[in-house]
Amino acid sequence: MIEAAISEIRDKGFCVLNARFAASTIRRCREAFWPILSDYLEKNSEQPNRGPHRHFLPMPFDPPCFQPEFFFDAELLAVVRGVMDDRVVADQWGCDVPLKDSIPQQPHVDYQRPLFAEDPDLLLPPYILMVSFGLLGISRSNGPIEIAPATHRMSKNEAIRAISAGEIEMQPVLLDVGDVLIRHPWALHRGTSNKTDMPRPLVTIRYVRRWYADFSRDVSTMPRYVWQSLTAEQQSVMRFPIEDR
Ligand SMILES: O=C(O)CCC(=O)C(=O)O
Repeated sequence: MIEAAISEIRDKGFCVLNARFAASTIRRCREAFWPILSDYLEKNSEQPNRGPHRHFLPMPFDPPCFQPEFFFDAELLAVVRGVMDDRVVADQWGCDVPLKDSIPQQPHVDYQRPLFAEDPDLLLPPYILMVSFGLLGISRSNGPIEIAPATHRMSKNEAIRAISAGEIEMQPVLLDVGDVLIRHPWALHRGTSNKTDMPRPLVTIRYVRRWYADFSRDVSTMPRYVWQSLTAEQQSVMRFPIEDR
């Protein structure tokens, strides 16, 4: 399974690991997150930050929203480490939420600037991976992420041209509760419309090679008691601000 997932990410730019997390674990996370999301939407519904009726917000580190297995599941980490290296760290933990009346985004990549500005199309081994899972099942009706396969190995302009010309089709990624999507952020992707009344939370952990940092998205602070509850090995995988409270 691990080797197959690694090859799929290398070839196609993404893979789905089915039934990685227990439905009860996701349910506990969702139930704790729902009031936080409602509160956020009450304050920010008029200021969508990812397009019309579409929001990104950092995930809290308070259990049960935060559960160690999301970050340290052995097989998931084996895939992430197999694509990058054994010293990867997690540095983002957030949630994308399209609401009713959200519209399809333009296909885009998840990096703001190339690592080497003088050679923006230089193809490099992966140094960032996004690991995502739904807090609800994600079907065609509630706005699945769509990904254009193998575009992580093309220049951005060529990939955009190939999609516009219909040479590469965007593929919707449908996820049951507990399924996990691992994707290369260079693979062109977009959020689609949520046609239901229920917000669609897709939670994402970003893993990066230890030497990479860009602070491109907001992150929550981790309470010190949560940090102290982690083993030394788990702590070595986490790069988040710690807060005494
Ligand atoms: O939520 C999604 O399905 C994808 C959102 C996305 O790619 C973005 O907002 O940049």
